[in-house]
Amino acid sequence: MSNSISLNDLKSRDPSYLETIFSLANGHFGIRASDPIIGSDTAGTVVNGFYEISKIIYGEKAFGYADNNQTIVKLPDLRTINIYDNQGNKFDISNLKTESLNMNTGLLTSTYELSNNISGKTIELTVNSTLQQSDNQMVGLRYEIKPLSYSGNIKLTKHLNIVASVDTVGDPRRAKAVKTLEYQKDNPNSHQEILTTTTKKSKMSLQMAIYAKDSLEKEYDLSNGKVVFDVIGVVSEPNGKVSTNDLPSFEKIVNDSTNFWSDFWERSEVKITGDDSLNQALHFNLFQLTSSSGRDGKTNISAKGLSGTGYDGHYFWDTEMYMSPFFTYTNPEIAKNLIKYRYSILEDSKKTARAAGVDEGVLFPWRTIGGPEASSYFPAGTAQYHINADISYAVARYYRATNDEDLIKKYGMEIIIETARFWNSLGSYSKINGKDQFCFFDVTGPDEYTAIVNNNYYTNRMAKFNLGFAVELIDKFPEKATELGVTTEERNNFLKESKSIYLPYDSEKKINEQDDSAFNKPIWPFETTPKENYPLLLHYHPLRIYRYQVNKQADTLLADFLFDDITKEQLIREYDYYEKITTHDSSLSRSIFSALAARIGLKNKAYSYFMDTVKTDLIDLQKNTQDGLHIANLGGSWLTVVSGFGGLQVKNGSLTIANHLPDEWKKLSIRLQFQGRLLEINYLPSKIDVSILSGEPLKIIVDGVCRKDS
Ligand code: IFM
Repeated sequence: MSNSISLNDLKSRDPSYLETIFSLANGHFGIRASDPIIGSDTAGTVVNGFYEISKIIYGEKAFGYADNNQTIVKLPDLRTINIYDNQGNKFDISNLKTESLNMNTGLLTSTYELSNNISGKTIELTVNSTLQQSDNQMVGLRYEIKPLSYSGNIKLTKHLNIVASVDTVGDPRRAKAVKTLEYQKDNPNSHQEILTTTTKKSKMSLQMAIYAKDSLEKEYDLSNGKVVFDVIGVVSEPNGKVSTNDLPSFEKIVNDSTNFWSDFWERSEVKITGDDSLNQALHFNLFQLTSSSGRDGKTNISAKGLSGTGYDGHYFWDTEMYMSPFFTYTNPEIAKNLIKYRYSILEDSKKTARAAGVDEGVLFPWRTIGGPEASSYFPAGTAQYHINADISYAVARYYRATNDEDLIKKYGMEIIIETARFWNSLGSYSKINGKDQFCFFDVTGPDEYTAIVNNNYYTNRMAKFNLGFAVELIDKFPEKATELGVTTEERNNFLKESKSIYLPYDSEKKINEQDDSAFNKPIWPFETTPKENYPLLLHYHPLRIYRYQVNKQADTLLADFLFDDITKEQLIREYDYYEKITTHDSSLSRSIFSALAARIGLKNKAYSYFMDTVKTDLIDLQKNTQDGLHIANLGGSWLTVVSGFGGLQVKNGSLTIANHLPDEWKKLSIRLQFQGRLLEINYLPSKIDVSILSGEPLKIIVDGVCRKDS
């Protein structure tokens, strides 16, 4: 089966949309697939962890608000090239003819017909781009030029062109313009150019270089046929320097990338038999999710990955709840590095907790790159304290899937204890239904259309987990607990709090209530809301939205998905209730609705939500793919397949799977890593086969029955 995406698979020809879809990345940097001749405002390179800061201007600032924005920097486009005819006229009209991304090799091939107004004569330009994945600082670019109606001499010039940062207004999801950069260009000789970009406020620097074997400016005679011009680009780490010594050839970079992706598919393959277009979409999602992920323990995965600058390049809870599950079960090394990144920002997170007036523990920033909180709107930002428990949940998920005690002792346990301390300090006991129950007031759950409420169900359920996991680790690793200053009294408080956390439940509706006052509010007037007024966030004041029962995304249902701790009857009631008030204005929503529907047997719903989830970017469902891919949703599509249709959960330490295959599929094959084994699970309509491809036999619960597979 061909494993590629090409123009023919896409409906839109919007250049900035295509720049995103065909973007390439390697965890360290990403390049947008812009037109190499015309360029665009949205073209350029982004580097994971390289950002500028700017003062947040508040109309009315209050104590403890975040001080600075952090914005990922858009660096020069590496694909740009200039081509001139023998009269010195630039070929400046470009028409994209074909474009194809090979997901087995990581090679992007884009072909353009070029001409200019003066001669009207044409040539064909093909750009082959690929990123090195092992030592991930290189990009290989091969330009192939063929004569069409023009076949005389041509001159090629290749430089690093600075792309202007353009202001965007009206959509909070788009990046701010960065205008405080300084550039310095060095041309040590004719075959290389080095550009150093320095940020004036965050005081970071970054070097980019381009290198061509002969010269960056070269003349060719097209009358002999096709011309090939190779350029190698190098992108340093933030605050690092490039070296142009011993650069690999274009072919070597292609080999490196091919080896990486071949190993990747070997370990992470998911194959749906019976629907090739779904397969293709799912592969695209996994390819781009992996391309986007920081792998060095110093960086993370931004909401748009390295495919664009949307959301200013910030890292959110998206990583832990939507993206890291895929890595945990297919490439645990990446999942581990994502945890190490969180560990690296513990000191900043202490400050965030203190700024929010919580005296103990840490509060991870709602959005950040470098560590400090960068959310300027606390009701739907910093108040999403659940991020603390989300990170803890991801640590636990990783630990249960790998048994990696080393990670727990070096990094994980401190995260768990410090977040548990935060909940201990934030919460307080109230008498509810005659019992002392541990409560959290004025918090915001995942649903950003409901803010600053008491006892958000999801937050409370997750905090319960966080506190309980802290006790589990304290009991298992007492020495480490002592080193972290945990006393018996503190451990006992965590235990008591976790057991007494209040979980709002409506006894009339017989469902969990999103928060203390959720069901008192009127339901949003869906019948009279015009279609074009979605997403609501772009058309209504937040205060108006907050007054109603209307959800942007899965909230209580996300807790149901994670914990699987309510009866099927209650889950069906909850699903039915919350589905009616959910707009899915967030791309983090549909995957959870699909996965839960699969688990409870709502086959049509599961399938239809999945279709939207898996193709969100390929069909531009949210209408903003131009700003970057919806990376959480890419991970969400894998979650839906594996945890929804494939029923994967880890219960009491055992891998549990169940067959919820859609009727449309003949077979689903999934490769997974679990506790040191590589597994292949084949779901057929009437049975599940599990093979251990490497490692010891494993006890697995299949459709409720314990099996020992080997
Ligand atoms: O983290 C999400 C949030 O849940 C919904 N708004 C967008 C953020 C970034 O993806």
